[in-house]
Amino acid sequence: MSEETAHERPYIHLLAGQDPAEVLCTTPAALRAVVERLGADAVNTRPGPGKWSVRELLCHIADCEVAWAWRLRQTYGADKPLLQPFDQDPWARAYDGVQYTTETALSTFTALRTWNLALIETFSEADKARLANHPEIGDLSLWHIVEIAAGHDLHHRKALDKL
Ligand code: NI
Repeated sequence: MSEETAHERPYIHLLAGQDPAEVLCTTPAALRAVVERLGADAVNTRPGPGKWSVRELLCHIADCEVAWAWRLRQTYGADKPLLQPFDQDPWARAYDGVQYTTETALSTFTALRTWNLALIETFSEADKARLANHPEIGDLSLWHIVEIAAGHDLHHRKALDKL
């Protein structure tokens, strides 16, 4: 896949033929395994100035799941809805909040992911082809949204596996 196509549909190239629903299904356990392997000290340590700790990254992944949850349902339920881009950095201002713990991020992500997979598993071929419009990316199908979410998982899982 060309760089240009990868840019138009970010992260999809990371799937390299894997079923996105299967990737989505395996990520909660993979993230929990990383947290258990690293331990609390490493999880809470920032690798450098301005870089997220693993805990903060898990908060980001949980926040993205909130966004995917809405985008999936928006596209499933309306004809070619307009998707709203979001910027991760303003949301990250909250990650110093005392309730933004590693465990809350993981459990929130896992619950939302379970609910999103419950929806995704019902998709017919016609559902998968439903269209949405992203102002920066262009037209996307419902299945592209699933693929982008799975590719985003892999993007972060690859980095975490190197820690
Ligand atoms: Ni991300």
